[in-house]
Amino acid sequence: MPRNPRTSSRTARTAATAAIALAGATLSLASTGSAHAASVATWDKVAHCESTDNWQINTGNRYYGGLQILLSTWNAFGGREYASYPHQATKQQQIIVAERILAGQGAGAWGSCGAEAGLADDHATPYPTTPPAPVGMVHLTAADLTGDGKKDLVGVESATGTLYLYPGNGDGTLGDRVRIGSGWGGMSKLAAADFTGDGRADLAAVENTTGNLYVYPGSGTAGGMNTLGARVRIGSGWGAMRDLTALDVNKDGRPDLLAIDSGGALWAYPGSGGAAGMSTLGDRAQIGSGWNAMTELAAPGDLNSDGTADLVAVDPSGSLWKYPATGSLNGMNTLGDRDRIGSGWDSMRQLVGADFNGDGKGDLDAVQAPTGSTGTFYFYPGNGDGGFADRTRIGNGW
Ligand SMILES: [Ca+2]
Ligand SMILES: [Ca+2]
Ligand SMILES: [Ca+2]
Ligand SMILES: [Ca+2]
Repeated sequence: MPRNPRTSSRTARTAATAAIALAGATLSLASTGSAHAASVATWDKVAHCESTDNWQINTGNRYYGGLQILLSTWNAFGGREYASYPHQATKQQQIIVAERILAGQGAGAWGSCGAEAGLADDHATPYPTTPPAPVGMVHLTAADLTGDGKKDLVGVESATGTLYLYPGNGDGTLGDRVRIGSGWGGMSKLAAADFTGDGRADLAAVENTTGNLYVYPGSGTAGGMNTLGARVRIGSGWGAMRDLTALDVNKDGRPDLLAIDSGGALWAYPGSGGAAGMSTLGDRAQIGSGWNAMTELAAPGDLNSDGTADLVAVDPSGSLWKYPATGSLNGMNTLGDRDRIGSGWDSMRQLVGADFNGDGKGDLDAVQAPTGSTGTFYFYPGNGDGGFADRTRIGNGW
């Protein structure tokens, strides 16, 4: 039974305003964005109050489903495109229609249940079905692909799926980009390092449709579309892994691959440094847990001049953390204690690390841009003491 059934007078008012509100609903949504919206978590609270989480409930009280919607209101806000009655629709469909009711009638349509859930104050979009169109350069990674000893940058232009190489000038700035691949819109999770052990940096990437992990062997020269050779499959089931980062965690001179799984476990895949195909990477070992909330993993090199490479990542509060590799692949002790080395990094994205200016100290590059927009590309030179000197702008429209 709903804990909060509405009175009949309230019912009549709800039905009457529904029809009037319908015409304005679209206008209101368009002009105010997500001003009238709520997250799934908030809708869950409303449903807990209204129906004790029973999204298929029909007690005969004329209110239906998890959010106890009147049939007239359901019809007025287009619910019939999903089901004849609210309780016959899925939870997601009920929430989508409830979003329209919220936009048209406000949180008061759910009375005290809406107030208790904070429905009027949430403003999140429960199902962002139209994510912002991809813009700028994405999947950035760095290594010396041109064979001149200077770290270069590689990334995919999201609008075109073109793979570009930005040759490093050795001082943190980048030369004119060169097109080195096409059709990369279907690839993601790029990580550059010499996986094949021939002294030339290669590119690893996951094919979105199959989850296969491929290595594109580097030629060691800037050869336009011939910079990378024919790809070789080195893994499968990588679709659910994220934040692939090349880092030699066991200090054997062979780059290893780090990645986070959907459960928040951080894994290290030791590079075999010379094997090909499916034995390019050895058996993985879990080296961390609770990484669900960490993003923007990058391997800048040695940040604090202790001779070991470091891993960095950003937490939801915008703190930038340094995780020192101990030099041995030793399960949960592979990484040492982390240090907080920056704040405000939640406004940055596409973090990519390397010693871009060749002074032996690890550096970072990152894009600062509002969601859905291109922005400015910055170089953060490492100071060798765990921090960074003043950033310099090295690109626009990223
Ligand atoms: Ca180079
Ligand atoms: Ca190689
Ligand atoms: Ca290694
Ligand atoms: Ca440096």
